[in-house]
Amino acid sequence: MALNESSLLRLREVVGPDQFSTGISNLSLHAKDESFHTPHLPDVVIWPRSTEDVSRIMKICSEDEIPVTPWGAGTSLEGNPIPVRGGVVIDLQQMNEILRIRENDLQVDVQAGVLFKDLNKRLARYGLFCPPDPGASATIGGMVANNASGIRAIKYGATKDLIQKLTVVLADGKVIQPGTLAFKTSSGLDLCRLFAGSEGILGIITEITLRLVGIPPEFLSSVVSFSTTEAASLTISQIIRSGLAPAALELISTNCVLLINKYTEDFNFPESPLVFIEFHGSSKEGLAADLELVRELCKDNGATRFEAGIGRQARSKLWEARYNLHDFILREHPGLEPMAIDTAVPISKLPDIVAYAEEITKSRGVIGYVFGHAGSGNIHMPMMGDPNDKASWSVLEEINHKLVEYAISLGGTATGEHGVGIGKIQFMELEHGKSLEIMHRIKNLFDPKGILNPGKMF
Ligand code: LAC
Ligand code: ZN
Repeated sequence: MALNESSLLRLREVVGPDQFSTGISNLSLHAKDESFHTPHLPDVVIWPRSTEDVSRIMKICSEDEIPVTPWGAGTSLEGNPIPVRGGVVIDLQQMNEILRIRENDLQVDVQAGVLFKDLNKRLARYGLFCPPDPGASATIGGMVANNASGIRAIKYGATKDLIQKLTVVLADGKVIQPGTLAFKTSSGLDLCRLFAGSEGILGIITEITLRLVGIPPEFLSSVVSFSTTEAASLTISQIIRSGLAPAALELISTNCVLLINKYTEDFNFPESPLVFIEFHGSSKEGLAADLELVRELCKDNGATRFEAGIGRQARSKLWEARYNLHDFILREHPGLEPMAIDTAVPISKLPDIVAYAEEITKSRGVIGYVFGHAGSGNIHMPMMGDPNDKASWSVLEEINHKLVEYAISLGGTATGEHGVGIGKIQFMELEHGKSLEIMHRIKNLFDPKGILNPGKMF
């Protein structure tokens, strides 16, 4: 599957000269995402501007059996877009047009390279927004491909829940458009859901129609301190059980709080675990009543501080600090790389997985930063280390194994939102059992030559 001169020549003819590069700096920019996984250079990077461009590229790659890895913004955390077999990287960032905003249908058509943040800026003028927010500056195509979700998934769902329709270029260059513009359908197999989270191994997503949500008229945010992460996570699971429907419910353990205090100018939180909670709704009174219930639950579980009535500006600073947490952790440990944990469990098991994460890192003398979308049972715990220091890195690998195995034994998953990429391949059999064979068959059906993002997921 080597990329020879004649294939390169054919590919070069498909796009303009400024959309094609074999220069080392461009190759290096597409060799690594934000994970620790070993970088690998592609042979060429191509920036298509249309579905037709992608289709022509795929026809050639299919005929010449060239590996192809689609690229969004390179912000993923498990090596998802690293071109481990070289070949072509299709960088979709020049396909960055918001094609149509159909405000009366609450829908938008975008090209895959539109940045999530740019989309929401435009949509705000229409009183609409696209809720899944991965924090990172991701593209919509990348978010679909990884089924990204983030802090608001607890109320609005993950990216897969908001896809109406897709345009996908298949391995042989054929173009399909699964989905419908209707709000509901019972028609046929749901290929949109199949492509959501498929990480580029089944086809290249070039256009997306997303379902949107009206910006809620009222917001109510609150920050609660607890003396232990156990008390915090128990309270979170009780809030969900009590039928409340927060728009965000995040856990931030003490060492993460210290980093927020250190790297932001705006906060000086007590040095103990925090819970961020936010409600969206149509009336102030309704939200206040919800928050009162939360306050009681927090009090019953020994909350040490309850801060409510956070204004608009403070609220946006709060979420900014939360989004930047991953960067703060990296900044705190220059020269080290993060081993990412992204397990998700049923909500009643949240206290168990949090307690286990704290216990196992403590017993192995490892620093783990527990935080995440706890209200949806999804916990992150980056552990910082040096992948070249085999002895200490193997301890992080062991913890990764133990935590994922425990999460799966609780009925959970190896990855709540970061995807499988390279790092979680090792758990696919344990998590999926006999379903994994069906996944292999689906992969072969879509990509019989094995050229699409090879070396990932399975
Ligand atoms: C976050 C990323 C790491 O939640 O998923 O900040
Ligand atoms: Zn996250």
